[in-house]
Amino acid sequence: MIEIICHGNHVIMNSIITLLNEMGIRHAKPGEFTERAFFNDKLNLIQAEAISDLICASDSRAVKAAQNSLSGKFVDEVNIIRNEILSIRAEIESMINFPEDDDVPDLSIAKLKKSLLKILTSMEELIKKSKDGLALRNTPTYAVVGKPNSGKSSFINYLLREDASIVSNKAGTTRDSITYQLNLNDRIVNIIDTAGIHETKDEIEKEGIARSASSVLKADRIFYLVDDNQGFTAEDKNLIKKYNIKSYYLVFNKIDLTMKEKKITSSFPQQIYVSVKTGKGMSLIEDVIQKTSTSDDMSQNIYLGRSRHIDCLKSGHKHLLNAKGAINEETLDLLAEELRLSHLAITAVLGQNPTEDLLAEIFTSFCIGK
Ligand SMILES: Nc1nc2c(ncn2[C@@H]2O[C@H](COP(=O)(O)OP(=O)(O)OP(=O)(O)O)[C@@H](O)[C@H]2O)c(=O)[nH]1
Ligand SMILES: [Mg+2]
Repeated sequence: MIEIICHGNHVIMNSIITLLNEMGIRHAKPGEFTERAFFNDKLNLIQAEAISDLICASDSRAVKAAQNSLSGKFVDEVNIIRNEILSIRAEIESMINFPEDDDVPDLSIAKLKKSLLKILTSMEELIKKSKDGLALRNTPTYAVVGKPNSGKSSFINYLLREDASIVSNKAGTTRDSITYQLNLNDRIVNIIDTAGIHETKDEIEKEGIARSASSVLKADRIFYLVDDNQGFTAEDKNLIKKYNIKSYYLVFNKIDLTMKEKKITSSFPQQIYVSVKTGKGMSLIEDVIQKTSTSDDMSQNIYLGRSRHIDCLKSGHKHLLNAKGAINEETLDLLAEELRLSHLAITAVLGQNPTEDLLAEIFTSFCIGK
């Protein structure tokens, strides 16, 4: 291995790279080192995926969850389930294939039911943990919407602690939807400033409002801003209905003008009283943003699941349920097939070959064909 240390000037770096290229040295392809580690059995598939998740993690909880996967905890749990299914499969397959053999135990329905129930419970827990992890993959998105001049851009600038959006007392200042990244105590969320929604004939404003509507669709949660000086009007009510605004907080801004106190209600929708101008009540907004994401304690035990893992686990669970329904001397074939499908789905999470597993288990635990 050689290491070249040079100044970061692009012209210098490029000329060194060109020289190296001429000598037959090339850039590593994306993920190539991880790919090699996988093919050389230094990492399993889940760990390889976790490296990519770690790189893309949007906050400290996602990092923790990716580490859980990388350290092999997730693989251990999948393996426990896989091994349990495997040993049941080995027993059933032996009964079917070697019915005369004395080494093969008789089918104990009660014992089998108990084992399957235990595996089903572990699988359900693992699916739940992976699903919680899946939610961590997505950066939560908030949209700030409301009538013109309610203070949406000021609200966002306050949270970002910078003059990101133009603010003015002219209605219709913001004409476009702009997404910003907000970092609150290592928690990254997207927040979208939108054009004030109302009835208008102005073509540019109309386009802006259409973009606000699509931001509403994109967002996980909405802050619907109302100028407290005007109060919540019939127009606001109509706009919330017209734009199908469902998961929202009603934020009453400008309480410095109405002389109200900051507060948050527990009703639905929750009402939050703030003044962006004085900053009063804005900590309530920050609390709300932090609370709606999963808690730190949770990420200690969850895995940065991928939909691939969840699909495989769910399919494994479904076939295991079918297997439980087929526990019967007469339907051994059906039981064996459902167990095979469940095993197949679980090993797919790990990217392994289930047939080799089964043969090894059958021939090591029973003395068949000696
Ligand atoms: N008194 C007072 N004025 C505020 C407060 N928040 C915002 N404003 C003022 O309200 C006016 C409109 O603010 P903006 O942030 O531009 O409002 P907006 O909702 O983004 O408006 P559009 O982009 O036109 O839809 C500006 O003059 C702000 O200074 C507040 O808490 N108190
Ligand atoms: Mg604005």
